Amino acid sequence: MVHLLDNSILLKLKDPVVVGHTHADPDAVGSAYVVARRLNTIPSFDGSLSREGRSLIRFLDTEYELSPHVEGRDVILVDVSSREMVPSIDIEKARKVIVIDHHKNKINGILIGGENFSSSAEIVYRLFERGGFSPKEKIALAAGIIYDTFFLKNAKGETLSILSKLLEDKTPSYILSIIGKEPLSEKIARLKALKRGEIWSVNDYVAVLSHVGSYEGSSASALIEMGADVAVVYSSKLISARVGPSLHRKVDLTTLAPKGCGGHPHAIGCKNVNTRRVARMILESILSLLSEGRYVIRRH
Ligand SMILES: [Mn+2]
Repeated sequence: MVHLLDNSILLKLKDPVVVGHTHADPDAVGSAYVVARRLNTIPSFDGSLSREGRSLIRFLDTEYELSPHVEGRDVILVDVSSREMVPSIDIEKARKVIVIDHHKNKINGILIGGENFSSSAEIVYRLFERGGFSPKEKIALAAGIIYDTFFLKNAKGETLSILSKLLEDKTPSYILSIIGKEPLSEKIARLKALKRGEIWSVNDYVAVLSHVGSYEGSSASALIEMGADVAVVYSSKLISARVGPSLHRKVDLTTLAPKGCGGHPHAIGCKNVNTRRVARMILESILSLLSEGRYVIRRH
């Protein structure tokens, strides 16, 4: 696997297929859109676009292919880090596989980018910045960066300086107005998570355990935005556990994640588990870590 930041390999491809991951989010949509345009083709996504991804596509007013034929062709996977993220594509039958991605990558192919980048959109920006971008391409990449940095919270200075070139006279709120409309059911879930929250504290940190019918991840983020340092939210099928910025250097959730869970150091999700019981187990292990064996754990 080679890491490079050079578009010459892409420009040499003949009639490539540009594919974003399943349940494509704004980073996958925006990045694949720009790469496809540069290579004179249209991007491919499967039918399960995320809500934000679909909103961005609508704004970009772009066509996309639903189930591209990949046998014997060159395939560019965008924002894809594992085989499971492109379940409907026969990548084994492709001639060549090139991956543009910013995650720890598990795909056998040529990798462009790598973990140093905030988003695939930032990688695509660097690949094609010399040629300039159209207004829509700028919005596509800005949306990817804003979305993947958790609305700028995780954006480094370098990423912000790229974003300033993409936004020009526009604001992050403008981009959010394109991708960020929540459906009623999600707003209700977030508010119910708040209402039903069980509040714990230890060593000046606050942890909240709650449950919802769906939108566990969004609800956990809502609790963090409200001031919780730790949020664990479960439904009957899934669990989402997140820690806020105050704990980013202290807690790595992947080391606490029981079987059935996976994700990033600051956000994990679990399925195929007894959600109610496992959610409490996750909460307890975070609280005990934060108590450092000295501080008292209190329920409020
Ligand atoms: Mn991404």
